Amino acid sequence: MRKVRVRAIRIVFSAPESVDRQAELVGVEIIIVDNTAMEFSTILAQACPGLRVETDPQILGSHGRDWSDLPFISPSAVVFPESVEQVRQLVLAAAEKGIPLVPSGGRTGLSGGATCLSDEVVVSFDRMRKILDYSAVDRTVTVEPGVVTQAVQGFAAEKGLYYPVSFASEGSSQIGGNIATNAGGIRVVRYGLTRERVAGLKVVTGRGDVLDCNRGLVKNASGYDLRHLFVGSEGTLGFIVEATLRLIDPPRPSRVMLLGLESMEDVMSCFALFQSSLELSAFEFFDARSMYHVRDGEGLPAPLDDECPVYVITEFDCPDEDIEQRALECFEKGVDEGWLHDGVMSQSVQQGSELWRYREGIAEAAARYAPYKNDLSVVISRVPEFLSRLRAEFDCICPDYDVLIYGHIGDGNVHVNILRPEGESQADFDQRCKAITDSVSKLAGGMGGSASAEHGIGLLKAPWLSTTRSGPEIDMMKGIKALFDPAGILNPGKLLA
Ligand code: 2HG
Ligand code: ZN
Repeated sequence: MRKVRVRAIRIVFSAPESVDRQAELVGVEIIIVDNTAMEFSTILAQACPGLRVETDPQILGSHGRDWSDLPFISPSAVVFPESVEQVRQLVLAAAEKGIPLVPSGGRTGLSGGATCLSDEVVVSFDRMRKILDYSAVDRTVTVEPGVVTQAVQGFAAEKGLYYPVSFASEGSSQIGGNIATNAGGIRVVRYGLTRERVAGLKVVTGRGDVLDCNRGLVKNASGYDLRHLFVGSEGTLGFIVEATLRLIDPPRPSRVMLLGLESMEDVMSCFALFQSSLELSAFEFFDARSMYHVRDGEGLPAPLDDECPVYVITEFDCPDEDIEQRALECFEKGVDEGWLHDGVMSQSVQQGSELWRYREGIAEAAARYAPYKNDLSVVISRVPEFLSRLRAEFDCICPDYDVLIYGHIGDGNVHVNILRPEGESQADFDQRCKAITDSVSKLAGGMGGSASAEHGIGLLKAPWLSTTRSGPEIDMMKGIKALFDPAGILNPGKLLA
């Protein structure tokens, strides 16, 4: 028999719907500390003088998981390094003793990349939040990994520049996590993903080496660009301890249009015309179910007179009346040609933000139902075919499910949120959703697409990596992992399960 020590028991009750109803027991969470786990924190505390090591149940609870709704498994400790040297020391000690480490940024990921699987030690970058350097000539800012995305955007704005990576969780996500997952968002259609912004990376590998990759250079034709291996590596090769990010000119004044259309083919006609006539900075779509839920969740009025099967939100530079006129001509052409049903255009920054709520509020509105998520991509031109095959599949395997389909159509990224019907148990729902993931991942893979467009593979999508990557590719990835992390201590079980 194995003796364990219980550190905490959390009993969770639902809030009663009214005063005469009783609260119901929702769950019991037992945080167990076994001897090995206690050793982990002691070993690291001894090996890294000055390192903050936390075993407080509340901190274990907050730092041991991300937004992916996976069952909580407590880490044995959370450590908070404050310098590159401390990260190096702790990786060396962990490699020597075989202590698994899970990197933790803002924990806003949706694929379980920052959740714990067993009694790992979480490495939080909350105490590495400094902006280290800025160069007006190079137009770069160098930051520690725990700097929040919005802080980089704000810093750039103070300097009269722009950091264009933007997404709903930018207020809490951290730069290290953005880079480790190659975060995308709503401006990819014009500015690309986080990868495009990374001019230099300092990384501590699983061997304890500190690599200073590319050092902000624009030109560097000196062989393999290791920097790009770490972008999107989900903390499996090394920990990002410093990043140099490229800033750009701020965007010109813009307008936002919300459009109602009949079909995805129409969305493509719209994209082709708008893209060739205007400087787009976003081109997003969502279906009627998404519109229903976002209006319900956010209490929003109907933006158009009629309901439509599909909606587009697009933002484009509009510095003068000529461009405004051109945008209106695009709109009229769409109506004349019969692929555009209705639409509205913002007349102020405030109105633009109000229109964006119809798109940006969808994930939050769906979150009330703890949806099962898929995040898929195909090349842009194949999105209509992909979605019609996906819907045909859903009609077959889950006609009873409420499914929200939305995303970043300007870069071929489709988000699928499936809501659990009231009568179905969580276990049955999870099982059916796994079968759905299997089928949609194969569908995307078969069309040359990806089972994870921007949320990462993490833990949740690891079984489907092979729908997107070939056997030889995965073998190469495993070889690279073994080279950078020979002891296999960096985020084990994620990405390459
Ligand atoms: C978005 O585009 C986010 O709104 C979240 O990437 C998508 O929650 C989702 O499925
Ligand atoms: Zn997205």
